[in-house]
Amino acid sequence: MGWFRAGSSVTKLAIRRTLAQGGSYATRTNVVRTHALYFHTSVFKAKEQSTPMPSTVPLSRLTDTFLDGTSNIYLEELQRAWEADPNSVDESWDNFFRNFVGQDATSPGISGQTIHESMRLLLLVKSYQVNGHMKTKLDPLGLEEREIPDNLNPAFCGFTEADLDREFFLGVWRMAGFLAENRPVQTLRSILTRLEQAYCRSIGYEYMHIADHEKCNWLRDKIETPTPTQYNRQRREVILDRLIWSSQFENFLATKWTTAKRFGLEGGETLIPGMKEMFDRAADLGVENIVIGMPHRGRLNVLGNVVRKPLRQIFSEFSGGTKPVDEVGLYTGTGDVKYHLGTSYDRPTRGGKRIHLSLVANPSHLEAVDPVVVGKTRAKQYYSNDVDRTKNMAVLIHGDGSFAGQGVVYETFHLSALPNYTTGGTIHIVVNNQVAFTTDPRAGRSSQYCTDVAKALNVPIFHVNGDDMEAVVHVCELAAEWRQTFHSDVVVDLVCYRRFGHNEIDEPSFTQPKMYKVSPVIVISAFLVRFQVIRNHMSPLEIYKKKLLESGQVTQEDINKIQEKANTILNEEFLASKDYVPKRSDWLSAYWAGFKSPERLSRIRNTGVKPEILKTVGKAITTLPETFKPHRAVKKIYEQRAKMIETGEGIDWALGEALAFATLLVEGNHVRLSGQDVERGTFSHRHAVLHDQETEEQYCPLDHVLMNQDEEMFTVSNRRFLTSLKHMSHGMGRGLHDANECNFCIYTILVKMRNYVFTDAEQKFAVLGYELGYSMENPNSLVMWEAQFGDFANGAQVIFDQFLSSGESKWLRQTGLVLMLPHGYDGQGPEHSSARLERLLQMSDDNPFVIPEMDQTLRKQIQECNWQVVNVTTPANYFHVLRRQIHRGFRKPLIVMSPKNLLRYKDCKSNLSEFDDVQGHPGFDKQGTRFKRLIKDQNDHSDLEKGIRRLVLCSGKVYYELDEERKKKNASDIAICRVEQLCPFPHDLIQRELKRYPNAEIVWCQEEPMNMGAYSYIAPRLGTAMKELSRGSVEDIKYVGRYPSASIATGFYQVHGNEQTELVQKAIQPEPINYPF
Ligand SMILES: Cc1ncc(C[n+]2csc(CCOP(=O)(O)OP(=O)(O)O)c2C)c(N)n1
Repeated sequence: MGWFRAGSSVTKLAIRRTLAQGGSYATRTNVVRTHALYFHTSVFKAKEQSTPMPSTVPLSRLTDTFLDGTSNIYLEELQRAWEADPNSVDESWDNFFRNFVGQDATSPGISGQTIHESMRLLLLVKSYQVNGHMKTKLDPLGLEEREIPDNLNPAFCGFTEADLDREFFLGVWRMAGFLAENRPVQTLRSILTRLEQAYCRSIGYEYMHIADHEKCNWLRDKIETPTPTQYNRQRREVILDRLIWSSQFENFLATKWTTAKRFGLEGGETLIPGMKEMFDRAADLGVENIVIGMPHRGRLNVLGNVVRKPLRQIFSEFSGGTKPVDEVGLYTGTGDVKYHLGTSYDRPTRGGKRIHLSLVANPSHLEAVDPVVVGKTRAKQYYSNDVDRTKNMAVLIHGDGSFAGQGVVYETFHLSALPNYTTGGTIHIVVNNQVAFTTDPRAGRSSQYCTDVAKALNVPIFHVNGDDMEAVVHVCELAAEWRQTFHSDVVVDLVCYRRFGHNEIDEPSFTQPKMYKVSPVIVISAFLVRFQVIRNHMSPLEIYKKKLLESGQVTQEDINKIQEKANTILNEEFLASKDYVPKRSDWLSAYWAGFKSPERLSRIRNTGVKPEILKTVGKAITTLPETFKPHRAVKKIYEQRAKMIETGEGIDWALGEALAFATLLVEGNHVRLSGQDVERGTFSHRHAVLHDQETEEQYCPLDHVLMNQDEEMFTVSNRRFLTSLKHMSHGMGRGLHDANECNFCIYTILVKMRNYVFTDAEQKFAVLGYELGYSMENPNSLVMWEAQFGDFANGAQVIFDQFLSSGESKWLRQTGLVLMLPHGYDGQGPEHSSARLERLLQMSDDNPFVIPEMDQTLRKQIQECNWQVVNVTTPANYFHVLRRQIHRGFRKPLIVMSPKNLLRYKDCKSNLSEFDDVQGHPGFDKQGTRFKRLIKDQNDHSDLEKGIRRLVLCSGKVYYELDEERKKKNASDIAICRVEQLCPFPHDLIQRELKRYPNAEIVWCQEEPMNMGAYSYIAPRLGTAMKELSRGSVEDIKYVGRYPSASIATGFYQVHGNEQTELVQKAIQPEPINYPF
């Protein structure tokens, strides 16, 4: 089985090129032939075949890359200086020249080593560092077909058998490992042995792509130790115990549920002890919380043995599971298959600490959970004030096929070092069983290793033979140490195999006969022996047991004792599983205590804010430091905003939004907005971060809502010098002072707050997943993601489908994530016009033919629905819908079809009085000030308007065009209502309007083509509402909008204009509308 791509190494190519160019290796071209190079078998060629010693050449003519032209000349100059006066150079160079040039013939142990030899020796060491992994025995099945690079052969570097027992001095420069200065002289033989041990046994290290010298040295120090790592008896017993549990767990499931799918770990059982040792080491180094994401393979084993989910619960779920029973209600969601479920537990570590582990629930889409895990980890860091990111860590387990194949892996890697997304390093473990379902790696990827994607970053990759238990433990510990030292990602590639099929009812030999069926033909004493590679292959446990028995450290009795204990517990838990009744609390996390599940009523709250607070925070977010010099246009915008607050009139979209953020902040909530270019805003409307035009310093007014804000608490993306403006912010932060004055006594909470507005990430899939994970950690945060144009959200469709719209139902996990997707027809062509509203509405689960309880005090409609989709038309309503996300006892995703040209539209303004909670103010109705799910006609209509001949229902910015047309045509017998909340459908308010206009023709007007937009969602629900009032049925709904179309919109601006005019005029026309029925 070729799990790699046999290809020539870069080094080999480079050397060939050097040879062809007649460089310093030219002298060897006649004698170094490829077929004579296999010196690494330690069988030397006959003397006459071996490479003659080349004569020394001036340093400046050596052409290896570690000596570029400049350094050669520098070296020669140094050499000349040293020859003239040894004291004229640094001590280390003196040391170098004395040893390497062999001037000091009396130096003990140095057998006249020339500079040239030293260079060749360095080249040899470097070749192992770069290419040693190509020679590593990684495949437990031994089916690998790898071409070993020539440069791992000492003959290639000009050494002969005669050199083997010569002593060499290695290392002078500031290097670690083999090249460290303090290493004693060694024979070439011992250097080679150690190089082979370090780089070519069971672990293949890839780290030479990392540009940071210090990091490489750190690794060399760990890899190139004078002797290989040895575990003592005590450690080995623990490792054995863990491996026994891992193996017996799978065996137990296999015997109890012979035909059930469990995606067993057989062949990769060393994952479990590896993970546990990794976590123990991480805990020793300060990690307290680990968030884990993983696919199906071995998930049950990880749940049971690593996370310590009670075995009885796992077994109960395996037997079909009982639906969770709750003391209060019956809501259980739709559930999910057992190998998708998440959980969290505390577990003790080997070092006597406790570590909290959470395994995040995931859908079937491989790797989609990656960014969710990372986002959740970042949120944990935020809430636990883990500023150096050493207490909370993400661990992602991958399959080899999906790691190489899923783009979101790459996207997630690219979030890893961004200031606003980093978590201080994720540890990736690839369970590389060398097959993806039925696909061989050869057909599944173009790269040598499945992990090559990680090489795009400075990420070390440790390939390890999954049959070598202690090597697995070693790299797992090393990964934890790397992460805690360098706070960056690291990959462990656990090369193993899959003993059975993709799942337990799959036949693997249909597609992988060599692995699973009649495979290599071996000639033994002239007999052909056929054997099944995997079936005859000892399990990792058998291999490890054999090793420990041979070492004499463990006896068969010791092993039996552990095995019996494991079996007894497994059987006891199996018996207990029959009576196991899960509790809701098994699934919910601490921050969410008290939050309501969909069947529990959550009182609807008002979202208006006291006028004095609005004024106070409004002032804080519109005032800039006196010394700050923003762009002229931005300055004007802020002056206008300040005036809006002062006069209380004409508040635009951006200020409405900023007021929502600011008021939520002063109430103690965390606010985080992420997405492309969100700081300024795609449409240059937000200007959340301002840039001083002279100094380039940045200033974020929302960071100054409060007095004396802790500079670390307020972080804004790509603003490295954020705090430098603190000195300018005197007079800012008046919000807190004044808020206190008006009894807003939440000072201590405020000190814990941060405001984030992030702009960096280009990725859609990973960023949305990340924000989703972030939002799920703690409900007291407004987490938002804004697409640049709504259509870009398409790249994150998996998150919409498999997490956002269905996560609560599948996994009982709530999120209040807000998505802002710019949407609307303004002539920007097919893509930028639509956020594909129809798809989002199609995924909404409110029943089109049932009118739910709509009574004000009993209404649970919005709790029972999977998400909310709104198309809001006023800044005040936007303010309230954002605040509503937090001011309720449950969380629900909110999708906002956000505006483009309404951002500056003259009539799209609100007065401050619509934001407050003062009785008699325009925003205030019977219940107080709230988000308006429907905005009734703006003409002062009474409760009964018999004279209205048409009721036009619409949503979004087309309202303003309709209203303008109505004014133009003086069509006062037409009423226009805005459906601000499309999902869940506001049946009560729609019916109120239907009753108000008993004689009106009912029209749905939209800009989108008929097969898009809200029409297909609205029609059956509106029809149901009408039917109940005996106002006809769905066939009585008249449609005004674009005709069905394959493309979202025309690319011709003029055609767009004509279409728009036509539909608006049609909706207001005097004649009845007779379309589509
Ligand atoms: C995005 C995605 N594509 C396809 C599948 C179907 N599928 C499930 S497991 C699997 C094989 C994945 O191979 P690998 O990542 O190597 O993991 P393994 O099953 O070998 O452990 C496939 C293709 C899926 N779940 N998700």
